[in-house]
Amino acid sequence: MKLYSGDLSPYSARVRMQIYAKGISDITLERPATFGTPKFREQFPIGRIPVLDIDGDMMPESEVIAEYLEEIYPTPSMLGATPRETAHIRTVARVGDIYIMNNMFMLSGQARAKTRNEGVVELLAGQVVRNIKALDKMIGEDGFACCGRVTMADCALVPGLFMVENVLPNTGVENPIPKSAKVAAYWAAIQQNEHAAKTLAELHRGLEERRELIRSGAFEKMMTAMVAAQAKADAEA
Ligand SMILES: N[C@@H](CCC(=O)N[C@@H](CS)C(=O)NCC(=O)O)C(=O)O
Repeated sequence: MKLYSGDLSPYSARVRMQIYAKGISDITLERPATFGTPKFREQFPIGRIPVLDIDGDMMPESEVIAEYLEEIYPTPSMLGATPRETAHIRTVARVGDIYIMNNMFMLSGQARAKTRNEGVVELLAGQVVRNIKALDKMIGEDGFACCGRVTMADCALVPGLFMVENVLPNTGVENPIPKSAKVAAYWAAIQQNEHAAKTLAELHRGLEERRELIRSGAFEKMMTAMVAAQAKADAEA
């Protein structure tokens, strides 16, 4: 199998951390050559990574891929020992995905915008700040999100909190993690975990590459060309 992934993609990072923590060695990681082009959207209608390529059968959506991997590689389990524990892990993973990562991903364009749309920042960053406070009431206090070991909740939270710490301040909003004591303690501890550390090193590498592209002006040119190519393909469809 192959995972179409990118260093800076938090959703891809979520699946990569799960692969590392489970010790899966037969999934290769690849950045799709056509990512960001109309051809990519032809191949993958949602047009996003990660995508799991199972001998040509393409599976999108990080959470779906994560659950699939749990089913086909059940050990070590990233789920709970009881149905209730599993439900809790999935709840915290959803906080990482829907309430934190999704808002951060939608917000990331504002971090590099020449003129920020303050309405967009207020709406999305407001959700992130609110949900870090919610997470503070749910998060484990022993260095892991749930159950005292790495679970699917950590895999979703690590890239989400990376985005909050590294991208949110570039939108003019203070990083809320230090103000939530339990989230702050968790964040300091989980970064010492080897699988989280490997995933975070890739995210930082991706962020540095992105910042260099932005500094050189190449990123803006790439984005303009991508938008134009997609508009042309849509008009011709
Ligand atoms: N809900 C999707 C979100 C995936 C997603 O947004 N991926 C981003 C990279 S982190 C992407 O491919 N964006 C390309 C685009 O928006 O065109 C998932 O969980 O996999």
